[in-house]
Amino acid sequence: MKIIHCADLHLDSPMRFLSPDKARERRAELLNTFSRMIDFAEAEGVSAVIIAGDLFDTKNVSANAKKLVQGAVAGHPGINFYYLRGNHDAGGFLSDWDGPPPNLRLFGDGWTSYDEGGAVITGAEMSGGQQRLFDSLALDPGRVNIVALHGQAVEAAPKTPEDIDLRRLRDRGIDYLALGHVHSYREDRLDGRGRWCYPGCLEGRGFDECGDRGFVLLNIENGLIESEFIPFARRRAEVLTVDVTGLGSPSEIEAEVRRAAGGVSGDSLVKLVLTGETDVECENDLAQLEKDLEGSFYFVKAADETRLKIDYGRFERDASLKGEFVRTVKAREDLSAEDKAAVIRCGMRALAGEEVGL
Ligand SMILES: [Mn+2]
Repeated sequence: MKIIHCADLHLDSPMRFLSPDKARERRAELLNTFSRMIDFAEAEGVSAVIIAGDLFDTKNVSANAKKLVQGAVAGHPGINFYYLRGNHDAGGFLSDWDGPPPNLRLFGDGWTSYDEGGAVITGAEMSGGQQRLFDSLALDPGRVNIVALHGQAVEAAPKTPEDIDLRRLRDRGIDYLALGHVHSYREDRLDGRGRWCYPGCLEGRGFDECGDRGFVLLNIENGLIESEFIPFARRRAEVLTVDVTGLGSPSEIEAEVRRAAGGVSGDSLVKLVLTGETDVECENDLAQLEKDLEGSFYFVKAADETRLKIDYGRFERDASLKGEFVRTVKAREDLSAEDKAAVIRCGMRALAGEEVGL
């Protein structure tokens, strides 16, 4: 028997860092990835899909997303959908659903168990009373037990309503703890019998969700669960840190960035972080760099974390206005070294006839 464990899909995420057109496109891609996952489930003979919370991003679900999810559930009567509402869902998409189909299985404040044949799926929507909730968990140790929860796994007494104290779930007969809430794939041992797992989100929606994204496929045979992470996202988000120390011109910086981005697919969303030391006379025009790389990736943004380096010795005997300016700034006692460098870079651009926006 095969089961998909997914979570934190956050359908309808606004993704405001993108242009309105691209954000709309990404939202459509996110919905499409959900549909592809259900197609995969169908093709692979998956009998249940566990959605361990945060299916939607907000309470206000778009008509589009609602229709798509309702259609996926109603259109696959052979697959049971176990939907645990997370801290971002309010189940809004259920309210106007005229009789949700029987293959949509929900959970409540206390434990609810469903017999899937090869496994029992038990879940609860946490609302703060974890102590009582965890005390009342009663599983049949003779069955394969999957327990679904949405919250933060911790090894301590819960401090927030979202904390799941793993210590209290040990030796309770759990084979697989299907979690949601943490947006990256993580899996580890729970106790001698079971393990816990966060599948992470289905698509990286920003630069805090980089790398592979997808879901977990469980294969249950003869009372044993095997799990496998399936990368499934349409696009990846990547943060590339590029050391530009010693590079003297925007074209050298661009060449170095392109070299560093060699293995990154053109479909990706890329954040460049420039680091190292740059000479004050090297223009570091992020807007231009973003523009030059625009066609090479789906989305590019650049951040400058370089430190400015000034070779004061070079300007000591420089009779030009530039030299005079550098010496004047250097002599100022009310400026830090970093501020001096920033003032000098700015002044040099002004002297070179550039417009300086402050
Ligand atoms: Mn989430």
